[in-house]
This record gives sequence, structure tokens and C-alpha cells, in this order.
Amino acid sequence: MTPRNLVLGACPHDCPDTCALVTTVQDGVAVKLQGNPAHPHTAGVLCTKVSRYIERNDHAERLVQPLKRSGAKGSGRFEPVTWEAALDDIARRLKKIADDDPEKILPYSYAGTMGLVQAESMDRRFFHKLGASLLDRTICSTAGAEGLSFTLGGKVGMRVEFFAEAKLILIWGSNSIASNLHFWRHAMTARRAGARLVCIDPRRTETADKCDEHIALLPGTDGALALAMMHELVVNDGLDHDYIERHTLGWAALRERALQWPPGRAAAVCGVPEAQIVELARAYATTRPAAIRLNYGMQRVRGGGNAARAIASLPALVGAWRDRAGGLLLSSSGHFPVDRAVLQRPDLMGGRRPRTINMSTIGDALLDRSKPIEAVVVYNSNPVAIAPESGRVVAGFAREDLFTVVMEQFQTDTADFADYVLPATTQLEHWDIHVSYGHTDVLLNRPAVAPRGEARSNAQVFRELAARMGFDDPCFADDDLALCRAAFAPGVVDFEQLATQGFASLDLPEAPFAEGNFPTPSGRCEFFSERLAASGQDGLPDHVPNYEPAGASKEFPLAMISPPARNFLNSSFVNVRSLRSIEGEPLLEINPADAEARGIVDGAVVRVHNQRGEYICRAAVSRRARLGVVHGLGIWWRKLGIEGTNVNQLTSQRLTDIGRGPTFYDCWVEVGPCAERS
Ligand SMILES: Nc1nc2c(c(=O)[nH]1)N[C@H]1C(S)=C(S)[C@@H](COP(=O)(O)OP(=O)(O)OC[C@H]3O[C@@H](n4cnc5c(=O)[nH]c(N)nc54)[C@H](O)[C@@H]3O)O[C@H]1N2
Ligand SMILES: Nc1nc2c(c(=O)[nH]1)N[C@H]1C(S)=C(S)[C@@H](COP(=O)(O)OP(=O)(O)OC[C@H]3O[C@@H](n4cnc5c(=O)[nH]c(N)nc54)[C@H](O)[C@@H]3O)O[C@H]1N2
Ligand code: SF4
Ligand SMILES: [Mo]
Repeated sequence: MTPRNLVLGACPHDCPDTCALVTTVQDGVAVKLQGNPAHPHTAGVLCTKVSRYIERNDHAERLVQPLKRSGAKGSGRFEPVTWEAALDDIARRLKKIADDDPEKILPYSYAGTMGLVQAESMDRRFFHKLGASLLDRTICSTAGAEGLSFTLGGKVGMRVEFFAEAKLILIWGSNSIASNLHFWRHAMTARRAGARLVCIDPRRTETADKCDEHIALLPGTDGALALAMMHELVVNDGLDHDYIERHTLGWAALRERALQWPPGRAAAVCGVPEAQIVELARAYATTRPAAIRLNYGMQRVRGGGNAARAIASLPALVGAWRDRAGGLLLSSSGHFPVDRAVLQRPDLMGGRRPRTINMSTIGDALLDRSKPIEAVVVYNSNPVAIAPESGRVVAGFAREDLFTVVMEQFQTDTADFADYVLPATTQLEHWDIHVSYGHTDVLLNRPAVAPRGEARSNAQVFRELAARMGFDDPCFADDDLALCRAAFAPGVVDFEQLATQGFASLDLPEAPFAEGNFPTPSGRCEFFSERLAASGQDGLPDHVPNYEPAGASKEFPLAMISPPARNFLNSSFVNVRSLRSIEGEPLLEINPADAEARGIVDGAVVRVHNQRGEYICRAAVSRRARLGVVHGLGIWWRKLGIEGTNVNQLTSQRLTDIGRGPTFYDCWVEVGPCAERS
């Protein structure tokens, strides 16, 4: 028998579940990867994607050595170089630009790994010291998160485990079976104990199939639905007057607004039956405990911030926060007291206040000649595939005068545009420490196997670049394990416990807002936000219609949303064959009546288009799509799609009302058969 070793880790992916992993290592090779049965949130279960993590890790196409561009920009032609040569040249080029103006350098990163070390530590120190432009990391969640923060005071809410005790659960803008599987376990427990589950989603998802009711509203109309619910709470007196009186701010004004939203008006805006809204409000007013699992799917539209505010106001109106199984959860990440000042060292900027670039408009930013970006360092992200309006993003990355470094595990669409591609380690190969946006445990990730080929961790690369730039502050010497330890102030989490069992729970109250105590400026749930009003916004939540609503344009009458594919994680895993074969090909779900009106049959190749471009994919004629709405599922790698584009060829760079976020699901299109490809 050769020795076997079990190594504790954490799933690195951008997923609310943050599972605890156990990797079985034999002779230095990862032979099995499982969910940690000892971790209550994971309960030994992993999703299909990460069950295949070893296949991804050991993929024949892993990047294993640094590459230097040898062909035209975007051609994908490279030659291998040594780390020494690559880092020397990158440091030299960055230094030259920085000598002129460091703000011409931009980091571009998101959540390829959510680990605090490999995603937001040494990299931040490096760019802060350099004085590079700051990146506004808005691509996913800022509309909803800021909406929530203006209302509740932070990214805080119910504990996920208590959903199991709720009697009514609204699953709002979330395909939980696909994207939040470990929450879904609790919802099923509740359902077995008699809870009613309502899914609020334009798409008839696999989650909607399993709920008691599905409210298939039009994209971007959630604010109207929430206001009509308030209307019903007022006229039928379903309110908790005592809770409102003691723990909320601005009810008199919000009440007036809600009265402008009788269910008939909302029904017309949302495109759902009036009776369904009335019944939803009645159930919400009369069922205890009532819990809302809000997710980010509802905030990728113009009014996403306001909609999140309207929905986040509901629990206070009925006093749902009084129960530990009542209230709302959008994100739990605000519960973790991460010591970001120590990890990221913004003080290294000295007196400098560099400009901030919004990652959601990277296409426009790269093409803006007023103060050009001359170098981009991309890590933990694949902007050419995931950022909106890809036509502009590609044109930006194709600039011959842009110096681009991409740190990656794979040769992604973005890596094809690099001047240097640097091979990155995976979660099985590096240290990290994780918080979660779906539960309240901290997890430690130990490396299980040696880095593949010459791969290096992100933190390692930034340490080495810092040395070459002559940054001699002692913080640039911290190794990855030291960075794990620096994530929390001493005493906040028990590091010994983390090291031995892989996870540690935060000590938190069971029903955080039972007695008010919201972390807002007033300590109350703020229906009216002074801070929003002061910034020139409406201080009350409202329904803000989409930029590109369904049916508003004759030329592009359909509304397109592009929610996650179950077997991919954003654009990660698209290159894993076993998962791609489950997803098949890039698909557009379209309602049978919409398909018939356009002469489209199931399986036909179609051309989806609008004023920004076109996307060729295959039609899935399906009742999962309601009339007037189509679904472009998943963020495919462009080069693995049918004609070298993906759904973001169509999405726009316009931003949300609050939080400067992208509006991926606020996108009108027309669809037609694609004769030449059928
Ligand atoms: N399998 C898988 N899991 C994932 C991801 C993935 O790509 N694949 N992505 C991860 C990421 S990055 C995130 S941010 C999280 C959360 O990611 P979310 O994007 O919230 O993920 P979902 O819950 O799958 O999808 C959102 C749901 O919102 C619906 N929706 C779209 N527009 C509207 C609207 O206007 N109103 C309402 N009510 N619903 C709308 C969509 O139809 C979809 O079913 O999930 C993570 N988990
Ligand atoms: N149309 C449309 N577009 C969307 C969305 C949508 O629903 N519809 N969703 C949006 C959302 S919610 C999000 S969060 C974004 C996600 O956008 P991204 O955060 O860019 O996510 P991924 O596409 O998964 O790309 C992450 C990349 O990081 C790499 N990576 C992973 N770990 C490491 C590491 O340790 N080091 C390095 N150097 N690289 C690593 C992976 O190989 C992968 O290529 O996409 C957004 N785009
Ligand atoms: S992607 Fe989500 S569900 Fe899958 S293993 Fe990771 S944390 Fe768990
Ligand atoms: Mo996301």
C-alpha cells in the first residue's frame, strides 16, 4: 500500500456555498475530491462541477510555463519563455509606464478564486504601491449589495441554516438548484415540514419546477412586484406596526408610494396575473416565519439597486426579522470582520488618489483615448468572455499599443490577447483562506499537490514583481501562509481550529435584527435613505423600468436574459469536456409561440441580434421561456461557441441605478433563423 493522505481545503469558486473539500492524495497525485462531511454547510456534498475539479486540475491544456506573444494581438500564438525573462521584461515595461504615469496601468481581476490571499492581498499591495488605477469591482453584485446596504446597513441577513424552519420561502431571482445547491437542501427540509416555496423568476428554472408556485415576471420588474406587495400589506393591514414603529425609518413616505402600486398596475408592468400578486402578498402577510432568499439574478438590470431596496424592505413591514427563520438573505459576506487594511495595505498609496476604472465598462475604458490605459494585468478573470458588449472589449484588448499580462490556469479568450501569459496554480496547489457570501464560516485551504509544471500562485507572482520594482516595504515579503494568518485580527477566528478541522464558525446572533440593531446610520431598517437622497437619488425605493424593456422596441421586441449554466461557473469549466458535453452547445431558450412566429424550430441554428452585434447559437424551443423573453444560457468561451462569439456580444455597458453595476439582463434582441448555418 502506498500512503494516502487527506488534505482539507475550500472550494475557490464564486458561489455562495463555499464548500469544505477533502482531497485524497496518493503518491503526490490528487486521486479523489469530496465534500467534507464534517462541515455542516457542505454535508459531504459537492456540485457536479467541482466533483470534476480533478479533471479540471489535471486537464491536458493547463498552462504550465510562461508564454510570450509571437504572433499578432489576439492570434493566440505564443512561445515559451523562462519565468526570469518574463518577470524581468514585465517589470521593466511596467516601470517605464509608471515613470510616466502609474495610472496608465490597470489591474483587472474578479472572483476566479474567492480566496482572500490569491484574490485580494499581495496583488492589492503591489498596485497600491505602484499607484496604478484602482478597479471598481462591480461585475457581479454591487447594485444589489449597495441597495441592501442602504436599507439594512450591510451585506448581512438571515443565517442560511434557519431557512429549514421557515413556513414560507420566496426564492427571488435565484436558480438555487444550479447556483446555491446547499441552500436548496434547507429549502427542501422546510418543504417536507410543510413550507410553501415560491419562485420569482422570468425563467421556468429547474428550481421553479420544484417550487409550489412560480411567478414568471418580466425581467427588471421586481421593484413593481415588491411595491404592490406593500400596497396589499397596507390595505389589508398585514403590517407589524410595532416593529415598523420601533425599528424602521421613512414608513410614512414609503406607504404613500406603495399606495400608488395597486396589484393591477404591477400586474401590467410585471406581465403576471393580478391574482398571483394578491395571493403572494396574502401569504407573506399571514405566514410565520417567512423568509426570502434573494439572489443577484434580479439586480442585473437598470433598476437593480432600487428593486433590491424594495424587496429588502419587506421583512421589516411584517416583522419577519423577529424569527430566526424569518427575514432575508442576499449575501452574508458583511458578517466577516476581514482585516482588509492589513491584507491590502491601501496606505501604500501614500498621498496618491488614483483614478478608478469600472470593470463593467472595460470595453469603453480601453478605447478611451483621453488618458489611455497602457497596460492591463488580468488575473482571476476572463473579461473578453464575461464583460458586457464584447465587441468593444475585444477591440480594446486588440490594441497593439496595450501591454497585457494575463495570469491564468488556461488559455482563455482573454489569454489569447496577452503579451505574456503566466501559468497560475489552482486551489489544489496553493494556500488560501475563505469567507463566504452564503454562510458564516471561515475556511482554510491547504495545498494538496505540487504546482503543475511551472505554475505559481498569484501572490507569489506579485511578490516577485514587487522585488523587481524595488518595493522594499517588509509587507512584500509575507508568504502565502502569513497572508492567511493576516486576514483576521488576532482572536477573531481560532486559527488552530481552522488548521485542524478546515473551518471555523463566526459567533453570531441567531436572529440578528429581532430587536432592530441594523448596522445603518440610524440603527433602523432605512426605507428612506438620507445617504441616497444626499447623492441626488430618490431616497425611497421605486420601480425603475429597464433601459431595454420587453416589447418596447419594434426592431428588437424580445427581452434577453443570460443566466448561469448549471454545469459551468461563469466562464470557468467551459473547457472541461465532461461538463461541456452535458451543456451541449450554446443555446437560446425561446417560447414555442415566439419561435413559431419567427419560423424557428427546436434545434435550429439562430441569429440573435441587436444594435450592438449578433450571436449565433442553437434554439431550444421550450416552455422554460415565457412569451417575450429569451434565455442565452451560460457564458461560453467565445472560441468554443458556434461562430466565435458569446452572449455578451449583445449585452450593453449601461449601468445600474445604484452600485455602478452591469445590466446583463436588460437587453433587447430579435431572433431569426440562420439559414446559412442550418
Ligand atoms: N452552476 C453555477 N452556479 C453559480 C454560477 C454559475 O455560473 N453556475 N455563478 C455564480 C455567481 S458569479 C453568482 S453571482 C451566484 C449568484 O448568481 P445568480 O446569477 O443569482 O445565479 P442564479 O441563481 O443561477 O440565476 C439567477 C436567476 O435570476 C433570474 N433572473 C434574471 N433576470 C431576473 C429578473 O429581472 N428578476 C428576477 N426575479 N429574476 C431574474 C434568472 O432567470 C436566473 O434563474 O451564483 C454562483 N453560482
Ligand atoms: N451575459 C452574462 N455575463 C455575465 C454574467 C451573466 O450572468 N450573464 N455573470 C456575471 C457575473 S455574476 C460574474 S461574477 C462575472 C464572472 O466573471 P469572472 O470572475 O471573470 O469569472 P470566470 O469567467 O469564471 O473567470 C475566472 C477566471 O479566473 C481563472 N482563475 C481561477 N483561479 C485562479 C487563480 O488562482 N489565479 C489566476 N491567475 N486565475 C485563476 C479561471 O481559470 C477563469 O478563467 O461574469 C459576469 N458576466
Ligand atoms: S461551486 Fe459551490 S456548490 Fe460547487 S463545490 Fe464550490 S461552493 Fe460547493
Ligand atoms: Mo457573480
